[in-house]
Formats: sequence, structure tokens, C-alpha cells
Amino acid sequence: MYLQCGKFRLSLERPLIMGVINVTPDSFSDGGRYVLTEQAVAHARALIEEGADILDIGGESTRPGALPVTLDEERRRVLPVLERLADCGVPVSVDTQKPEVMREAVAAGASMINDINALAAPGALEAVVGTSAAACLMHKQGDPQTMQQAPRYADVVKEVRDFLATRVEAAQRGGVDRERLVIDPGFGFGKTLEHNLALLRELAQIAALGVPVLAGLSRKSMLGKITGREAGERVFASIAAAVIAVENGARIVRAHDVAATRDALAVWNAVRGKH
Ligand code: HH2
Repeated sequence: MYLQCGKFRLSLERPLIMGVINVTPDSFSDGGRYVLTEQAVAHARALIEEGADILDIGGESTRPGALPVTLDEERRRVLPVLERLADCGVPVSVDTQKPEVMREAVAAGASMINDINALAAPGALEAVVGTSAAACLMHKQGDPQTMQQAPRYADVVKEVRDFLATRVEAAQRGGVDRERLVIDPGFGFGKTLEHNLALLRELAQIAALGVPVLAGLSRKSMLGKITGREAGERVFASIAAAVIAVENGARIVRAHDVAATRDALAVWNAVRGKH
């Protein structure tokens, strides 16, 4: 299995690691902005050293309760980082829901668009169609501000799988080759702990759609609920979740702790990988 990802053709024979770079400051001063770009670029380079196969840059937090940022603000956060990483040697993904940011990001060298809205916004599919960028289609129920208030499903695995199948079809009908698509059940996006656990347990049912599955479990609050630990102390739990996800069919793991994830997946690959 391969993923066409901009100028990169990524083999998915072994599971890949997508390293997370957040460009989401508390300070909006100009000095703060320069520092923010420099920090993000340095963090990106460190994650490449640690073994990230893909980088994911995000300028808008999508954590439960997070507020949206304006188009201009998101642009100012993401584009300078992207430009500095154009020749970093690994594909760079941009985590955005905004079609304008998608278009400008691809023009500035992004190899992938990671959209928690599965390219459903007007103009989103069109922003990706005429390019060679990959697209990650993610499931969510509701919006980040309110999604954790009362998530409800009759059958979470079936509903997420059917939604992803529909979005893959829509993307293909719109002109995006299947080889450019990735699907993601969207752990924590309008899901209770039980919903998240059911999706992780039954991830093979999502992988059966035949499109590479990306799993984002790193440091998520579901791991806090299980272990009682704060976000910065969830590395061991994140590794356990990443290994289970890969065991159940995920081909890309979105991770903050790249070095630890790389070692864990190297062991998985030595045991389970094709030789
Ligand atoms: N999770 C977050 C953001 N973007 N994209 C995809 N495809 N899948 C995810 O699970 C996903 C995502 C939110 O993760 P969180 O830990 O709340 O914040 P961040 O990872 O940006 O630090």
C-alpha cells in the first residue's frame, strides 16, 4: 500500500509516524509571533531527528472547548512555518478546516491536508482536487466547542465507518485519487471513553474500507481518563494506544512523543512487519 503525498510516494509497508507541531500561542505580539515561528521550526527539526515520517502543522486548536481562530490569524501562524520547512526532507501536512488555508498551504509546499471536517466545507474538496497533496478525512460529531457535551451513537463503529466510506466516495467522485486518501475515526471528537475504546478495539472494521487509517490517540483525554494523568504525563499510555492501533490496522500514527513512538513501532514492525 502506498500514499501519494505531494511529491512523496510513501510506502505504508511499515507504520508511519506523523509528528505534531502546534503553532497556537498565548501571545499575539509581533515578537511573540517571530518566536512562535522559530520554536515551531526547531520543534519540527527535532521531530524529524527523532524519526517523524510526516509533520503535521496546526494553527487552530481543536481540543474540546477550543475556540475557532480567524482566517488571517491561522494563515499568519501556519504559512511562515511551512515555508521554512519546504525542503525539510519529509512531507508536511497542514491541519486545517479552512479551504483558503488549504489552498495557500499547498501552494507553499504542503504535501497533505489534514482536515478534521473531512473536506466537507464548501470549497474544501476543490482546494485539494487539482493538486497532488494527500488528504486525511476525519470523523467527528459536532464541533470542538461543544462536541464532548453529549456524544450519542446507536452503533459508533458502524456510523463512523459509514461516514468515512461516504466521504471517501465523495472525494473520489470529486476527482481525488484513492491513493491520496487517508481516513481517521477521530478519537475524542464527539466521543465518550466507551465510544473511543469501541473504535480502537474494532479499528480493523475501519481499515477494511481499504484506505490507509490514521490514528490520533497521543496524549488524548481518553488516556487521562484511564490513567488519571495530565496531558504531559501520558506518554506511556500513548505508546500503548499507538501499538494497539497499529496492531488493529492503523498505518499512520499521529504522535507528540515521536522518539518513544518510533521505538515502540520498531518493535511492532520487527515482530509483525513483512520480511
Ligand atoms: N487530533 C487533534 C488534532 N488534529 N487530526 C487528525 N487527523 N486526527 C486526530 O485525532 C487529531 C487531528 C487534536 O489533538 P489534541 O491532542 O487535542 O491536540 P494536538 O494534537 O493538536 O496537540
